[in-house]
Amino acid sequence: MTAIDDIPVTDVSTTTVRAACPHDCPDTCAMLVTVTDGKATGVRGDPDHPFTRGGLCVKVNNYQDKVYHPDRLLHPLRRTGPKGSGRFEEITWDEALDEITTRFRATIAENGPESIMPVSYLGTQGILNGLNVGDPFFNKLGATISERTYCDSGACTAYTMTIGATAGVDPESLVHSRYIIIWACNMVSTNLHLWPFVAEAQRRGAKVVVIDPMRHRTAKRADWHIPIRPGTDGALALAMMHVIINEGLTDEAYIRDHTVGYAELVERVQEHTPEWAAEQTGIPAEDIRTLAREYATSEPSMIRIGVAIERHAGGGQTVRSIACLPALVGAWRKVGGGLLQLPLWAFPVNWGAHMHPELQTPGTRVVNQYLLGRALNGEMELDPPINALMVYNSNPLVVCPEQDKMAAGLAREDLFTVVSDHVLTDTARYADIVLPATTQLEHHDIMFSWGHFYVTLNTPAVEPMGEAISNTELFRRLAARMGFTEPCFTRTDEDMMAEAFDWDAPAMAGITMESLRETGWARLNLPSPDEYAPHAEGNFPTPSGKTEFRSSIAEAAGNFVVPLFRQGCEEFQPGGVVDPLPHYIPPRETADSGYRLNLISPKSHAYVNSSAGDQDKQKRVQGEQSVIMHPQDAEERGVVTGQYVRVFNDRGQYLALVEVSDEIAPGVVLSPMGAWRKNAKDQATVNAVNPFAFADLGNAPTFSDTRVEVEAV
Ligand SMILES: Nc1nc2c(c(=O)[nH]1)N[C@H]1C(S)=C(S)[C@@H](COP(=O)(O)OP(=O)(O)OC[C@H]3O[C@@H](n4cnc5c(=O)[nH]c(N)nc54)[C@H](O)[C@@H]3O)O[C@H]1N2
Ligand SMILES: Nc1nc2c(c(=O)[nH]1)N[C@H]1C(S)=C(S)[C@@H](COP(=O)(O)OP(=O)(O)OC[C@H]3O[C@@H](n4cnc5c(=O)[nH]c(N)nc54)[C@H](O)[C@@H]3O)O[C@H]1N2
Ligand code: SF4
Ligand SMILES: [Mo]
Repeated sequence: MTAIDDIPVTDVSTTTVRAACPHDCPDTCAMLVTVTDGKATGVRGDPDHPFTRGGLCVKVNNYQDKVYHPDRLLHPLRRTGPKGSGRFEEITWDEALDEITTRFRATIAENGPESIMPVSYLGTQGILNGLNVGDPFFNKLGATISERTYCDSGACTAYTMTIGATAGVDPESLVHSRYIIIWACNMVSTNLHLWPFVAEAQRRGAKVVVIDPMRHRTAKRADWHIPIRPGTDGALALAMMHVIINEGLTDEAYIRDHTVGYAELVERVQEHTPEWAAEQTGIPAEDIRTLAREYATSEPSMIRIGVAIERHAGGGQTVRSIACLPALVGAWRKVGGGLLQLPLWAFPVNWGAHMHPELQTPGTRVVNQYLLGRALNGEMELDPPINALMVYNSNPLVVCPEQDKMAAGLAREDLFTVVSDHVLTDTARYADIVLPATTQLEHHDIMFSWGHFYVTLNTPAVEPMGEAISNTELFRRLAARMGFTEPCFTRTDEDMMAEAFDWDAPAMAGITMESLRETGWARLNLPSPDEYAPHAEGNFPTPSGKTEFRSSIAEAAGNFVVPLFRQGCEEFQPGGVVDPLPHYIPPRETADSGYRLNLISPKSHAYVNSSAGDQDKQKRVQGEQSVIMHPQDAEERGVVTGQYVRVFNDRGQYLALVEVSDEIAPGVVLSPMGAWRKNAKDQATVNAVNPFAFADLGNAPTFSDTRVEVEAV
């Protein structure tokens, strides 16, 4: 590996600082920042990092422009105009912190601490400044607990029920796969650095299959694109099992030694014939047979599921079925065979030290974040109602469903809202107090990854802009003002990094803070990707130690939310009786609603969720809020490429620029998420029409289970 000193410098005042891309993206790229005279002048991917391989993506390769963006928030602000108007005055940090704590104290005295709700997600994925940075503070305060199940909570629940919290296949092992199914994942846009490993496998003769309603960038590079109706993947997986079992394509020895519930599974899948699945999915029965046979007979075969697999009524059971497939055919036996979901579970993150769940008051109310619209507008009849909101690391007005309800809620005069961010986001425009946050180039952090096996250290490259502070510092200041004295509230960033991982865990052997300062990143202490077959001998971290076709967790407790998504408490839903065998739950919204088009809203190519949604370069690449529709559907509605249409249902509407394309399945329309309301034609974006409804497991969202109609305007 190149030592930092060997990287050529152009003049004496230029240095290179090792950093990490902060974004909520599986790739967690190792980033090198060029700093000239104290100013960051460029970022690039570390060429020595086996996963980053020298490249950053279109979302981040001008990250310095985010740091020096003319709209960067440099000082705390207080609202001077009506909510949403974006009119503010500059105030001092002292004034801002005084006002926040005075208002928090007042609402606690009057309505109790549950009248305060934090809203945060993954604006940064750093262990210090990310998901859990405010948890100790709000736990101590006794605030409403914010359940954060936007992303993969349903899939994680189903996955752990079936094969346990295992990291699964090393993404780098995909070069050894002979058959790769990329299922509900637009890898080239959302997991770009995994693609070279797939492409290498393809060069070595692997067949790459993409199952997706859209023939997107990734599907175009595949050997076979299978268009599917959104939310019907569970039917396809069950029918694949039907074929595999009935045609004798199973690995009998693997099933005998490393699974439970096989006999019941055999019985269960009998009704799920390819003909039945063809009706549900729109995929010809013969194609389903071919897929099942090829998958079962290519060794090793591999499935990469994207987060979008869970976003419909039956998202959980879909992942249950898919997670059964590798054991059925013994794919786990070989390097490059099995399932790839979230390698996150390989990292011994010391979650407790960041969440401090012991500071929670037992029985504290829990509100799921994507019910925020109805929580704020009174529809949930919360007692006490939410009177104070603190948003950091998130832009709920763009990423939450029921956008109009949220906007109405945020406009409430009696709601006190604090937002910490880099720029004045759609949400921040509604704040009473806005706080300036540092970017990744201005603060310390340390990263896990949900897409590879490397720990990455982020060293600040430049001084904070203006009066911006890190999230860690923000909560230190707030805790001090509130008089909280627990040691966790005075930890320095250095202390927090020392607590980031269980450094004594086997996976961390050979990795220390000192070594990371030297190298910037390190591979977890796991076998090499050329040798690693984690479940060749079973050893699944489930209660039985086996792949559980019949889930003992479902039998015992039903639905639950994985602790990561709810601040440390594993919450079983009483009475939530879940069938312990995988089964099919069709999409909830149907054409019977009168809305005939199935809307999906996956990720934008150039934004990371709503981040970068207001940056010039990214806006140029992404264009405005669009909707892609099939020629047949467009013709029926008299719509052509380049015109604006109204996309609507009972929940709301937005205007979008149409792109007519046969790349989308008929009956499906696609609007990428992430565009800001402020930049949209009608001040509304795709989440104006999405439902708040949960999927079957893990309280997952149902963004792909939405019906709309489209009309020319
Ligand atoms: N460019 C970019 N990259 C990102 C992000 C971003 O916003 N932009 N966000 C990051 C985050 S937070 C996440 S969670 C990941 C997510 O990344 P992915 O897992 O790739 O998820 P999506 O892009 O939402 O959707 C992937 C594909 O699923 C398809 N799809 C939607 N519904 C269904 C369905 O029911 N069945 C099937 N088979 N396919 C369906 C969509 O057409 C889309 O092509 O990306 C990360 N990376
Ligand atoms: N329709 C639809 N909706 C979706 C999805 C979808 O596929 N379709 N995907 C869902 C998924 S998978 C996800 S993960 C969520 C994402 O939801 P969010 O995590 O809320 O994503 P962002 O919109 O990017 O908001 C992150 C905000 O944090 C800010 N930020 C970044 N770093 C810092 C920092 O250090 N400090 C502070 N204070 N702020 C910071 C950013 O500037 C940005 O405004 O969206 C969900 N919503
Ligand atoms: S957003 Fe993802 S792909 Fe892009 S630089 Fe960051 S980690 Fe890498
Ligand atoms: Mo996500």
